[in-house]
Amino acid sequence: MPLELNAAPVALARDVWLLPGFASSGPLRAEIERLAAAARFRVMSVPGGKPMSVAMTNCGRYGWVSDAGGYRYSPTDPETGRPWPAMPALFLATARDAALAAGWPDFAPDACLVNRYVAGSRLGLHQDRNEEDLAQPIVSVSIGAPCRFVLGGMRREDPVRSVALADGDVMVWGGAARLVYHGVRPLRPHGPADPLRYNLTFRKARR
Ligand code: MD3
Ligand code: FE
Repeated sequence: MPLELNAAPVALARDVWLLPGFASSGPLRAEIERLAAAARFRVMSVPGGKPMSVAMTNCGRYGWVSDAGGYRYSPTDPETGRPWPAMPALFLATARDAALAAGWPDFAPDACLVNRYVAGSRLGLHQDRNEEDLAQPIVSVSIGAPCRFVLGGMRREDPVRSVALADGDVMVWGGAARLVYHGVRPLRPHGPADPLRYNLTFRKARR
C-alpha cells in the first residue's frame, strides 16, 4: 500500500488542495473503458483550428467541447448527436468525497471531462471559465502515468510552479483559486507497460 494513501490534504496555494493518493484508479479505469465504448475518445481542435494533443470524451449531463465555433458545454456528443453517457456513480462519489475533504460539502458536478494523454501530450496554460457558476469548485483526478502540472496565478504572466501528480492524486480548486491559470507539461515517455495518463475533471457547468 503506498505510503501516501489517505494522506491529509496538502494546501498548494490558497484554495488549491492536493489529496495525495485519494482515489483508487483501477475501478475508475474500468469505468473509463465503458465510457469510451459509448462515446469514443477524439481529438478536438481549438477554435483557431489546430488539433489538441490530448484526446477527450465526456460523461454527465454536459460535455466540454471545442471546435471552430469555440469552447462550450453541450448536452450531446457532436459525433453521434446522442446525450453523453451518464456519470458513473463511482465518479460522482469520488468527486463529492474529494470536494468534501477539501472543504466544499455541496459539490454537485453535472459535467465530467475525461482527458487522455500519450507521450508528448500537453495542455497549455489556460483558465477554466466556461462554467456558469464560478462559486463551484473543480475536482481533478489523475490516473496512470505521472505528469507535471503547472500552477500559475490570476494573470497569464504570473509566475508558475510545477507540481508532480501521480496515479490516484486528486486536486480540488475553488474560491479564490477558481480562475487560476494552469496547464500540464508534455507527458514524458513513461514505461512500455503504461504510457497513458487519464484525467477526470469534474465541474458544475450550468446553474
Ligand atoms: C486550476 N485538465 O481539462 S485538471 C482541463 O490534468 C485541465 O487534464 C488538466 O486543466 C488535466 O481543463 C488538469 C485540474 C484543474 C482543473 C481546473 C482548474 C485545475 C484548475 C481551475 C482553476 C485552477
Ligand atoms: Fe483546465
